[in-house]
Amino acid sequence: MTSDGDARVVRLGTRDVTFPSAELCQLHDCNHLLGVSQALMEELRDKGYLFIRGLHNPGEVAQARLAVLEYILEAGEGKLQTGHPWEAGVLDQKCGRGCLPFMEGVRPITHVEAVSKVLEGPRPFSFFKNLLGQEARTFDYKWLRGINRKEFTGAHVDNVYMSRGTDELYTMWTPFGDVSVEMGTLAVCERSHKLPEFQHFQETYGNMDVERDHLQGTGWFTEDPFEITRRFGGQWKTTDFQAGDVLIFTMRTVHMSTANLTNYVRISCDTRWQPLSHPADPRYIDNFEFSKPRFGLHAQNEVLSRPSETKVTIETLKKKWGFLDASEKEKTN
Ligand SMILES: O=C(O)CCC(=O)C(=O)O
Repeated sequence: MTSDGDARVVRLGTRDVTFPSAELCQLHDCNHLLGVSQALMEELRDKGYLFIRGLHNPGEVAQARLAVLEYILEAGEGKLQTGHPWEAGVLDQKCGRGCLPFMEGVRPITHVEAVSKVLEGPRPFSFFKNLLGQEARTFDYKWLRGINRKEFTGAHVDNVYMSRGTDELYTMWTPFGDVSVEMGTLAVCERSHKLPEFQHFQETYGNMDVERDHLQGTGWFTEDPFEITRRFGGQWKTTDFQAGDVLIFTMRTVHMSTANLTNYVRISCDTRWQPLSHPADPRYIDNFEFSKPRFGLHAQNEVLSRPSETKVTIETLKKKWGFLDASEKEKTN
């Protein structure tokens, strides 16, 4: 028990942790700064993120969630449990790894009206216009995710996936519906984008381009949150999200997710935002070419089927960069 309320045991990546605790603290919103763009930008530059309650209209988010659940339902049997109303989003017992449809960059669901109304509605556009002090644009590619039981996203920075446009690029993570820490929420490592202890990490791993550098696997630095904090410092934070809430962060902010320990599918989407006048990463705009997952959570399913001779693993790179300790080095020798 802490002054923040009842403590629960949740899983951050591969680690069971008490929430809230010193290992995983409560994220606090910055709604008191809304409307003061300079203060919001200072907060973003200082902490590496902005947590905003109710940026989207909760009713519209609920509609978007239903549209995604309907898409999952129509993708075939054995995904959502039939004993429950499909609107509840309960996973079928048989629905294992790879059973939920892949929805990242899949226009028939990412650009359906109910989803676009949230992700490309006037509220986020107006928010980013105020924050950036000029017209904003968002990538057409949307990273819409249905996260299954036990699944989670490992610790990484987004720069490794989308650094071919402007540096002034931000991620906005939008949960579709209420998402508790037990269902798989996004966690940020506060100040990881700027603490001096992260400098070597940012200059090596953070400067990678996973495609250009032929990385094999997810693109994550680690699945263990404490490998980050033990080595470099920072502070992991997350919270229970309600429909309408968003978490916005920089391309250099280390983040990951808690695991989905429930029987409910966690639905969320990460979108990218930048000044309209700046160059945008061509892979994610206009008529972007849809491709099967090469990185991230779904890459785990593919690693074994892809030729690895020309690829490099994160373990090899970490060794080269001097990030492995003695026991880890032994494993890769
Ligand atoms: O939703 C997730 O599990 C991961 C999201 C993420 O990595 C991002 O928003 O950049």
